[in-house]
Amino acid sequence: MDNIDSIREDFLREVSTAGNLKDLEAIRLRYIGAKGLVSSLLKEIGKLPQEERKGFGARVNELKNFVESTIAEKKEILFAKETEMRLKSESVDITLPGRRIPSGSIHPVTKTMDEITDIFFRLGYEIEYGPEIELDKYNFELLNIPPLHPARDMQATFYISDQLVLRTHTSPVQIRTMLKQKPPVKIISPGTVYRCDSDATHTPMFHQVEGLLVDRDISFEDLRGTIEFFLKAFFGQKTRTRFRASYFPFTEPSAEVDIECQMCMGKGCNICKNSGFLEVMGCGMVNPAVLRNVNIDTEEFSGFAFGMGVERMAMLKYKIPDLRLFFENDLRFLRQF
Ligand code: 2NL
Repeated sequence: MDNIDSIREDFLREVSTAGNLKDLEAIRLRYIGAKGLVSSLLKEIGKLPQEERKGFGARVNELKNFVESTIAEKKEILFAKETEMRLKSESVDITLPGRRIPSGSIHPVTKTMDEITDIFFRLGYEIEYGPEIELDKYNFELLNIPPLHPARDMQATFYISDQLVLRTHTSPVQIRTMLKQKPPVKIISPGTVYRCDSDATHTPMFHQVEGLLVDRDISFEDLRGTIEFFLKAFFGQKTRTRFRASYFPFTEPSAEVDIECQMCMGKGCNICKNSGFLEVMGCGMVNPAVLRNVNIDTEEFSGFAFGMGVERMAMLKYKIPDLRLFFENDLRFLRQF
């Protein structure tokens, strides 16, 4: 009888300290599980003398019922508490802003190439592309660059085989276009080019935009007006330009074009080596030998062509002091474009 009372007291104390459903289940098993304390008391009943059975049995059954109902009550309380905690910890604040996906930006070389191309596109030029692995014939031969010309030197050209090179300029795109299309030809060809050259101002891979116009009655003055229009559109309407006689095998006559130095506005500084001018592109009237190479009648047609380096144009327009910045992929630099 004393045992029953002490079991009840132990049970009550344990239930009151149970903090969660798992603890409560352990308590339930300890008291009314198959081998629990109360269950073993029930098994004792049969062993008692007849006269004690009734009284003892009634007390043990009463204890068993008490344990069952107490556990059931406590279970409800703990279940409610655990549900509330779970709801609180799993709740989502739908008013929080979402995580932003960082957006990229256009590389300054691409952006500059697009800007140059777009100015000519607005003047009615068609955009043409070609392969970066090119036939020697299209990269050199038909452009009037003879076999022993220094441009063909291993020092300047990446050779893939006797007949294949990584194109050293985008001129072969114009050659391919003239071979497949009769004049008028009016095209602009932006793209990646390669030269075996690497120092502070040269990278083995860089970008060019070239243009070509072949039609009847095309004169040097058409070239001069076109280049002037382009440079003002690209660098700003106040930009002054200057043509200097030069030489390219594929044009005759040839010229190099300077703009007033963008750093000192013509006053003279270390960027323009105190000349007040910076070279930005090369151009000329298409050499009749080149036109004949692509079966264009030089009695009927003439043309002009020009070419420029994109990295150089980007450096001058955006005042970028070092060529290497284009290829380091430093996000602090790239994000500015
Ligand atoms: C420069 C100079 C130039 C050309 C490219 C050309 C193409 C054909 C015929 C004649 Cl198919 N000319 N292209 C002409 C003059 C100059 O580029 O300094 N480029 C970075």
